[in-house]
Amino acid sequence: MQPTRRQILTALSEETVSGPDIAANLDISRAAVWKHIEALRDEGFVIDSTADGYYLRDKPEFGSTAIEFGLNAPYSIECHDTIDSTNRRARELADAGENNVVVISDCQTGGRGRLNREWTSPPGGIWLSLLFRPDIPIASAPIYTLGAAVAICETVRQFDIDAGIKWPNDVLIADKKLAGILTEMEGEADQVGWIIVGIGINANIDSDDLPNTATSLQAEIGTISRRTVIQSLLNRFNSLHMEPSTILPTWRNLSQTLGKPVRVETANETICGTAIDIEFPGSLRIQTESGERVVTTGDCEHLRPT
Ligand code: BT5
Repeated sequence: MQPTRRQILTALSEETVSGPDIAANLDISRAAVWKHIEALRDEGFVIDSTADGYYLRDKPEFGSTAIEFGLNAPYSIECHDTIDSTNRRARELADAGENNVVVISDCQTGGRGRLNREWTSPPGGIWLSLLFRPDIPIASAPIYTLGAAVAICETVRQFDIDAGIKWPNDVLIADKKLAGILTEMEGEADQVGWIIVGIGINANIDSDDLPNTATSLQAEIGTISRRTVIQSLLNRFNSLHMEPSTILPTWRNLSQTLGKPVRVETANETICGTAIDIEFPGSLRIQTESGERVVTTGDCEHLRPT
């Protein structure tokens, strides 16, 4: 966000300020102040004009300026009404050398899950992709999928929703899928070039518009402010990124998979047993009848206890 616009927003959110005072404090013309105010109103900010000056009464629940303002993480936001896939766009930005960018869209026409599965992305969702360049070997990258699951789960729990994590990349409410994560990366063995963590959260969406295995925040608690959810999610993800050693213990606490009988389909085989632990960077330890197995990736199904 432009620094002047951020300064104006900060001033207006604290108290009523007159146009001339803003102009004097920021050393810009009164016409420039008016232009910024109009631009902010066009983006959905509700700015009252009173005899004493301007006051910020409300912020839009979506949009790049609204999300960046109040964000406590070093990400810039690129917001779209509609796009094919935010992961695809983030990859374009990665190829152009960008870093710490979050691509967000209200709707996706070609949203993707793992293995190129379709990801239903109607308007009202939180469809976002975070591009960053951590200083880690490529084999450690799955820790960020776990970190994203923790950030999603902790964020929605603030709304008193009993969400839990299903290994490796789902956030569930009861046994319905609220959110999924698609992590993509590029780099050399000993150094990640970039990582894109794609996050889909069914936010303000009627469950009739989703697969019947899915649920949404709207179905659980009613319409929410996506701005609040996204800011909290990105702030949380950023703190986990700063302290990756906290990810596994928190993941264990939020997991719905550990302790359960599971069936995991990998590319080559099906493994059945009890999920007993998670280990760095994101592998599931399963106790099977023939001994312990460690699985790095796959589709996991929770089975009913026999
Ligand atoms: C995932 O794949 O769960 C990863 C989803 C990542 C989506 C985000 S949205 C922003 C970013 N841009 C993208 O293009 N993608 C990312 P997977 O574990 O393969 O699960 C896919 C399966 O979930 C599908 O085969 C459906 O059964 C189910 N599904 C599809 N859409 C869903 C939805 N909106 N909510 C819940 N389940 C869904």
